[in-house]
Amino acid sequence: MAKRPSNYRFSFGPWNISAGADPFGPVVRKEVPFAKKIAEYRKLGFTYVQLHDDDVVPADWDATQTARGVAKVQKLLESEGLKGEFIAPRLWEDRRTIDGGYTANSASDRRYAKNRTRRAVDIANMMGIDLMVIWPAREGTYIREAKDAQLATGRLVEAINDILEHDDKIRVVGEMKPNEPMDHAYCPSVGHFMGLAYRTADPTRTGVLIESAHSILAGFDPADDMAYALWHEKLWGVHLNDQNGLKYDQDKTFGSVDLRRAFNQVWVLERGGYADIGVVGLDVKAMRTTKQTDQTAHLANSKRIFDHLVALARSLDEKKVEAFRENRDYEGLDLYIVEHLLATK
Ligand code: GLO
Ligand code: MG
Repeated sequence: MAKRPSNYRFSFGPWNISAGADPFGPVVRKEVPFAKKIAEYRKLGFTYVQLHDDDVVPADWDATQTARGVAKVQKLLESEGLKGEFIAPRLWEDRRTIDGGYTANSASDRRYAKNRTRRAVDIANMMGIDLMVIWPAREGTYIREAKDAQLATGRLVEAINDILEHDDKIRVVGEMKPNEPMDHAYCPSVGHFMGLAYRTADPTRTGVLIESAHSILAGFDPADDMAYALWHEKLWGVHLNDQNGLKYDQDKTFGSVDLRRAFNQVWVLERGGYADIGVVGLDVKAMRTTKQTDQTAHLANSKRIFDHLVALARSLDEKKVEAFRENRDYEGLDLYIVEHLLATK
């Protein structure tokens, strides 16, 4: 375990305690009520809650109902000593976003997406949260000819601007993913979104949230993506998990597929001082075979593996690493890293 206590703050979303349904079969565990999920956080060592707008209040509630509902959830979080990390408008489940929201061909669907997003900003405000995550799930196409990609790029910037202009304190992060549910997503990588970030109405409030599996699905190394964003001072959120090759988005326990790849993410976060910048989010899913009694094991295990890797990053002999680099002895460095990883208990 860590030599000194890990100073990281951890979060997950209520959707990470799931009933196990997949596209081929129904639920296999009982659905857990929201308040019961919230009661699990502290026990697992987590202090921040990731939230979709409709995790807080249903999307069709009016302003009075919304204000009352948000206050109730805020009270619940406070009673558990928890804070909201971010709000993400869950645009992808509504009938009006079947063809995407911000990039839909229909003007009224685009309007719906923007209005719903503004309402999500208002919810964030009511809860004292200053971070909005945009995972543009359905902003893309199944066939290339369906939309005008050039126009779509501009529409994504417009959508971000709309958020920034609606509230002058909110920060927006794009959580980019190359595919699923779309065949091809617009703005499929961290680098793509970074390019747009500099063209928004306020680049200082526009950044990225990097999910390990999304970078892997795009064929990139998540640690390098994180380092890239840290250099830009735009890494304001992470969703750590793991992924077995180029398949569907698996959201496996962090470090459970490729320990070295996970180590490199932690090492980059350590060197970049991420503990003082953002929260370590775990976007992990239990296996479908997991029993009800173990429904949070993947969260506890991911955090535990993260803590082990922090300890390993801190005990790495940086001078030794530098010496290997000086001598261009990457064979030696390779073995040193692998043996360092093997030496843990
Ligand atoms: C799906 C995403 C999703 C988001 C969440 C917050 O692939 O990872 O889980 O992280 O909806 O925007
Ligand atoms: Mg995610």
